[in-house]
Amino acid sequence: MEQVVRTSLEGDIGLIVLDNPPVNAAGHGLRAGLVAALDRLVAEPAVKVIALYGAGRSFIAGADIREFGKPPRDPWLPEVCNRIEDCAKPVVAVLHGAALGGGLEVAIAAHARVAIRGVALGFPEVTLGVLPGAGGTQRGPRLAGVAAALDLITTGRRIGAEEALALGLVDRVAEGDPRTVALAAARDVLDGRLTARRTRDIHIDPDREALETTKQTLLHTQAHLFSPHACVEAVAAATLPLPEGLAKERQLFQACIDSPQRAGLIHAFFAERAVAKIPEAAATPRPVTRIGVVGAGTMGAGITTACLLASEPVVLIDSAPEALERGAAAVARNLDGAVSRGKMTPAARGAIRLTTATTLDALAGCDLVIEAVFEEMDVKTATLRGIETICPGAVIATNTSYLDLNVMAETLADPRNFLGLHFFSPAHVMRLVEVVVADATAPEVVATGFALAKRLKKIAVRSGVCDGFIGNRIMSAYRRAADLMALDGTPIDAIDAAVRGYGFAMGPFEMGDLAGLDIGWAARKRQAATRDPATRDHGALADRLCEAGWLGRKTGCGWYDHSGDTPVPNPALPGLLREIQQAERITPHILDADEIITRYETAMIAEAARVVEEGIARYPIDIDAVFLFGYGFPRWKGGPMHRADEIGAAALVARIARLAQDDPKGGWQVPAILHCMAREGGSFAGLNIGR
Ligand code: T1G
Repeated sequence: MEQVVRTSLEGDIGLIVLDNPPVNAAGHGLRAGLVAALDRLVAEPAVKVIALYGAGRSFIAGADIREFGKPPRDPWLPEVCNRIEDCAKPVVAVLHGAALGGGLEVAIAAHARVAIRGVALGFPEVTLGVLPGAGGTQRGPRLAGVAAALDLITTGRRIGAEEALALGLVDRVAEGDPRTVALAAARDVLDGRLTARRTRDIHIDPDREALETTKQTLLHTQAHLFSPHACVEAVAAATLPLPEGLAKERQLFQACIDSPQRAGLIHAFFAERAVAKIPEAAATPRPVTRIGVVGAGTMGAGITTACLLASEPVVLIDSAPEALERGAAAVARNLDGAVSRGKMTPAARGAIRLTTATTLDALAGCDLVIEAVFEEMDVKTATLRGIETICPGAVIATNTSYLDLNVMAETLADPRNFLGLHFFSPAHVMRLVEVVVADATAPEVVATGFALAKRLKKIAVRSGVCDGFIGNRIMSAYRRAADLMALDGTPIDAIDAAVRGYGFAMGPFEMGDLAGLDIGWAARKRQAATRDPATRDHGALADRLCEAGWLGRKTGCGWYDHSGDTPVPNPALPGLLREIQQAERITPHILDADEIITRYETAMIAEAARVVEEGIARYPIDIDAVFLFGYGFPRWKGGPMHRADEIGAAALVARIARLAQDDPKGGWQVPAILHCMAREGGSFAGLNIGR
């Protein structure tokens, strides 16, 4: 295997180059190689100073997070850092690309640091459910001070070379290639132009105020998380002698590693990257230089905004002049908002290329067109035919949230060019895009959809064709469970509170009022013909609200009455409920928060299991990505499939069987895949292997 750590001599300078692609993660090979390289150069009489730098695109990007949860292998990273700091000869570290987590900890254990402009530095461990476990909580405050170290360690934010210099984390900012900068820095250390010192020798002033302020803030903002509070406790130990502080850090780090939140957050990290590994990845995406959007409603304006934010030229079409005007105005507001939030520069705002028109012929020259017209099959198919006529050979995408793409494809002369790009509202904010692959979609068209999503800085997940694709189909299932709980008498605000307590930003009824109850109403009407008569009509109460014109926030009242300062449950609910319960002979029973979550989560997992079983999602981790990045699933829980593995297939089978017994018409059925896992072992994580 190519040596991941190499040494060379340049006169009295010993060079150590780290070469562990793709990001120089500090896996066992790099750690062992680094210690061996240090020993070699310390033993080499000619060497007076050692310079350490990374090959490829970065310095060390951090510990190898694939090793987390596995038995650690010597030398541990803290030991490597101690060896560097204890080294008898001065060690200077040169940082480029990324020096994050364990990478920055290696750097601050060195005796001097030079950052090459453009490098990203930081302690992102807290975003992974852990804390800097290789001395960062002890050496960071010694270099940058307690307050600055607390900020970096508890937020995980990245900083550039200049800010790191100002904070004292690096000694110099340079330009150039790492090797050249390393030789110059080593020379300067020898000539006294760059001071080398052991970080542990730096005196640290206690800063009780910063510690207490941060502690109180986090108790308020991050009460649901474990590691941010451990970070504060670890930094508080920095005023102890280094060995004691490091021991405290190690103990807290291990507690974080043992937390289920670490497993969930690491799973989320890899989910964001795994979804890009699709069968069509080898296909060459079609060039996209001019994007058309047809339909200037909420979604069309959002998609247009998303493209313009990525400096993609857009032609926005709407046959109704006033709708086009409203849409263009919404785009302008969105872009102005992006500038005021620092998400877009005024120059980029001024350089946007947006053409608007009321007829499709203005699409001429577009090589990708997205339709976002009214969710009605005839309207969609007519629009698709019109687009294909004006833009023959272009990639044609539908933004439908549930209509059958294979039916739409029948209307096209060349369905190979056709796919779904299901954006989530607001389309210029939500990171998720479901790339829906119809039977005839060509591989390069799928690859084009993924390439566009990447340019828009979105996370694309590949989906097969079914009602609701991955996300909305599964959401319908747990939304149904919530409706049945409400029908049985559990107050809607208790259900919402339980779901918020689970970690969602809002509960299903709050969400319904925000999105509009008419969306679900249309879906229930659409699905009425195929609804299993053996199951209960979960929409009875929601339908009564819609029939009364209570559609949510947009009408001032839905599940909640929004007329006051804070929403209160619709006063009409108890009466409507009594009528329905009497008509359907429902014996009311109120559930506690635990049972609410058990039903809500189990409905979500059961439908997700079916989506995997049917191949709509190729891997369980795709479902996790959809819910983490499109539905606000709490990141520290990893996603529905990760949660399913935590609960265990046997326990889930038992749960569903109990629920089916409690409510025989509640639609509770055990998916075959869960039965199989419960019987023969296996997990959803196991199905992700080989992705
Ligand atoms: N460990 C293992 N694999 C990693 C990795 C890591 N730290 N970082 C990236 N990868 C993989 C990634 O999964 C992908 O794999 C490939 O590298 C390219 O990554 C003791 C405990 C460095 C900014 O949190 O932020 O140190 O998909 O697509 O967009 O205190 O990777 O190709 O198979 O993201 O150019 C702290 C995490 C760890 C940094 C580059 N460090 N990485 O972004 O490439 S904890 C981090 C990143 C720690 C110590 C503690 C980014 C990047 P594949 P990529 P990129």
